[in-house]
Amino acid sequence: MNKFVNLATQDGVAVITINNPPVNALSPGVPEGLVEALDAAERDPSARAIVIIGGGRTFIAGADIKELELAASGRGSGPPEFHGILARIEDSTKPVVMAIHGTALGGGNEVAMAGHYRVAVPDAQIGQPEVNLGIIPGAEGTQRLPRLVGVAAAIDLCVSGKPIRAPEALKLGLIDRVIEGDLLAGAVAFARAIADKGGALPKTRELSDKLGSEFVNASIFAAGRDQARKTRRNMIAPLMAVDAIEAAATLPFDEGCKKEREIFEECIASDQARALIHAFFAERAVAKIPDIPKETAVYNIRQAAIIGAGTMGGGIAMACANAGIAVLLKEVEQTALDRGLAIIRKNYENSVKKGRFSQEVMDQRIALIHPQLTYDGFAQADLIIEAAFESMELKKRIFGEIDRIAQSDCVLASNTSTLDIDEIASVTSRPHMVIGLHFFSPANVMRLVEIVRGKATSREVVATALALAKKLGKVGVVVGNCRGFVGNRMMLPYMREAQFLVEEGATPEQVDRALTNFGMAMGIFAVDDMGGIDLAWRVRQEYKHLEKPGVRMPIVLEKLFHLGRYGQKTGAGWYRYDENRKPTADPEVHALIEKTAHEGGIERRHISDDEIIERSIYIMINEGAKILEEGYALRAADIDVIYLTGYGFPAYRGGPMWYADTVGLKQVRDRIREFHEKHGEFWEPAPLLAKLADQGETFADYDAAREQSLAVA
Ligand code: 3H9
Repeated sequence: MNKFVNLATQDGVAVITINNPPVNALSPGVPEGLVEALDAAERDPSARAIVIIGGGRTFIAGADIKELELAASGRGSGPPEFHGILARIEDSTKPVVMAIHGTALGGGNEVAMAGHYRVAVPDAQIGQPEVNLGIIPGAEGTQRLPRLVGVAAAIDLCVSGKPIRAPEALKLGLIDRVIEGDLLAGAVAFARAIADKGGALPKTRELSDKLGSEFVNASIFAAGRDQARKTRRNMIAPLMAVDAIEAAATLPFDEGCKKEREIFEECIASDQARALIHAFFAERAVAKIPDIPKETAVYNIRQAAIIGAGTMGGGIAMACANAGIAVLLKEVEQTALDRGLAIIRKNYENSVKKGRFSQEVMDQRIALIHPQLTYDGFAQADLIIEAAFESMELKKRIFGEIDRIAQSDCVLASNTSTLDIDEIASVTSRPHMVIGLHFFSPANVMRLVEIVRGKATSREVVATALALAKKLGKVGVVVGNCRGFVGNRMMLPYMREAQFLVEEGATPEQVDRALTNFGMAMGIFAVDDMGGIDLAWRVRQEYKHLEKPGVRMPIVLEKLFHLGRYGQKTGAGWYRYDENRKPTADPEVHALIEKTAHEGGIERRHISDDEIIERSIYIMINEGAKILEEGYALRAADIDVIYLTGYGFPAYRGGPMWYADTVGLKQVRDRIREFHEKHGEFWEPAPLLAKLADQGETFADYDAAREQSLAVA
C-alpha cells in the first residue's frame, strides 16, 4: 500500500501488516496506508474478513511521540488527528480483527478498540500510558475504553498509565480472545469464524451497557479523582483523563470525542506535557554515547558476584536475580550475611503478599543468590560488584584481592557513591576493566545507575554496563569521575543550602513542605533522616580538608550527630519518629537551631516558600551547569534523567536543568547573582549558565548544539 503498510491475503482473509520499526508508531503515512489497505481489502471479493497486525516485535506502540513533541512546543501543524482512520476501521463492511503482540499502547490501543474484535498473545501488553507524557488519550480512547471495560477500569487504566497483560484484558472485556501459539494463524482462523457466523458487526462506539448510571458513577469518579490526586500529585493530565471519561458516560459518543479533543489540546499545550515528553526522549538518549557505537562488543554477564550483603549489596543482588542473573553474595561475617539474606527474603515475601509475583518466582529468585563468606567461585564470575563500606582504604584492599582472583574478562565494578574510581582502579593490573556502578537505595527498586567512567575504562566495559542496566530494567547514565559524580555532587550544595535556610529562620518542616509542594518525592531533611545523619556526617568528614577556612558552614547537622540523633534509625534526627517511623516536628530541634543561630550571630527572619525553592533548586542547577561545562555529564538532559530516576525530582518539571529553562535562564542567573552577593561564595555563578543566559539560550539549546558537534566528531 505504502512503505508502512502491507496487504496480503491468507485463507480468504485480508491481512494488513504495519511496518514502521522499531515500534510501529502511528507516524505520518501509517494512518494513510491503513486507509488505503482497508479500501483495497473491502474491494477484494476474495477477502471475507480483515486482520490488522504489527510487523516485527510489536503491534502499535502509540502515536509518534516526535509529532507530539512538535505539537507541544507549538511547532508543526498541531497534534495528530486520528478520527478519520478510526471511523474508517469501525465502519468497515467486513469484520476487522486486531491481532496484538508486543504492545498496544496509547494510540495503538485506540486503533485496536476501533476494530470489531481484538485477539492477543498471552504476554501482549495493552494500555493507555498517555498520562506519563502529560496528556490524555486523544484518539477517542477515553470514549471507547469505558464502553468496553466499564468506567472504573477505564479510569484505573488511564490514571495509572500502567499496561495490562492479555489475560487481564480478556477478563475486562478489552479483548475477545487470547491466542496461544501463532498469532497470525489464530487471528485469521478467528476472523474466518466471525465471517462464517455473519450478523451485525459490533461497533465499540455504539456500546453503552458498561457506562453505568449517574448515581453509581458519582462515587466512581470521586474515587478516580482521589486516586489521581494521590498517585499523581500535582499532575494535570490524570485528572483531565477522568473528566474525559466522565464525558463518555454523560454525552453521546461524538460529543464526548469533541470534549476529549478539547482536553487533549489543553494538555498538550501545557508545561507538564513538554517536560514529560522531554523526559521520555532524555531517558532514551542517555544510552547514546558518541564514542561508543551501538555495535560495540559487550561482555556477556551470566554470573555476577557481589561483595557486601548490606543494604546496597543485598538490593543489587535482588536486582540481578530479578533479571535472571546468578549472584554470589559475599560477606565477612556469618551474622552480617544472615542479616542481609533475611532482609532479601523479607522483601521478596512482601512482594508475594502484595501479589507482585508468585511464591514460585520468589523461590527461583532466591535460588539464584548464593550466600558465602569466601571468594569461592569468584574466578568464574563475569562481573564483580564491590558494595562495601564507603572507605577508600577498604575499597583499595578489596580491589587488590579481586584483581588477583578474577578472570581477565571479568568487569570489576565499585558501587561507590563519592570516591575516585581511578584511584580504586590504580591498585589493579587492569584499570580498563574497572568501572563505577552507582546504584541507588533501595537498589532493587530505584531505576537509576550512574555508570562512572574512569580515565582508563574501556569502551566495551562502558557498553557492558549500559547493557546490564537495561537488562536490570534500570536507566544507566554515563558520568565522569568527579567528587560525588553528578547526582551527589549536586546533592551536597542542596543539603547545605537547606541547612543555611533553617539557621536563617525557616524550620525543617517548612523547608520539606515547600519542597514536596514543589513536587520533590521527599523533603531534604526527611531524606537526611532516612539516609542517616551519621552517614551525612561521615561523608562530610571525608571532605573536610577541602573546606575553606573562614567560610561559614552550617553546623546544626554536626550537633545532631553529636547528640546521637542519627535519623529514623535512632527515632530522632531533624524530626522525631514514632515506632512506625512517622515523623513529627521536634521542639528540641527548633531550640537547637535557634541557639545555633544566636551563637553564630545570625538574625533569624521570616523566609518565604518561594525563597526556599529558589535557593534549594537554583543551587543544584548552578552546580549542574558547572558539571556540564566541566564535561562530567554529557548533556543537560542526562542530569535531568539522573534527578528524575534517582532523586525524586518531579517528572512533570522535566528535571532540574529543564526546569531552569522553563523558568528562564536569565531569571535564574539574576537570582543566583543576588544570592551570590548576599550569601557569598557558594553562589559563584556557573560561567556556562551566565553565558547561555546572556545569549538568550537554554540548556536544551546547548544540548542540541552539542549533539550536532558530537555527531560530526
Ligand atoms: C499517544 O498515543 C497519544 C494518543 O492517545 C493520541 C494522539 C492524538 N513514538 O523505549 P525503547 C522510540 S501517546 C515515537 O528504547 P523498548 C524510542 O524513542 C503515545 N518513538 O524500546 C526509541 O528510539 P531510539 C503512547 C517511539 O523496547 C525506540 O523507539 N505510547 C515511540 O525498551 C525504542 O524505544 C507510549 O507512551 C513512540 N510512540 O520499549 C509508548 N515509542 O532507538 C511509548 C518508542 O531512537 N513507548 N519510540 O532511542 C514505550 O513505552 C516503549 O518504547 C516500548 C518499547 C514499551 C513501546
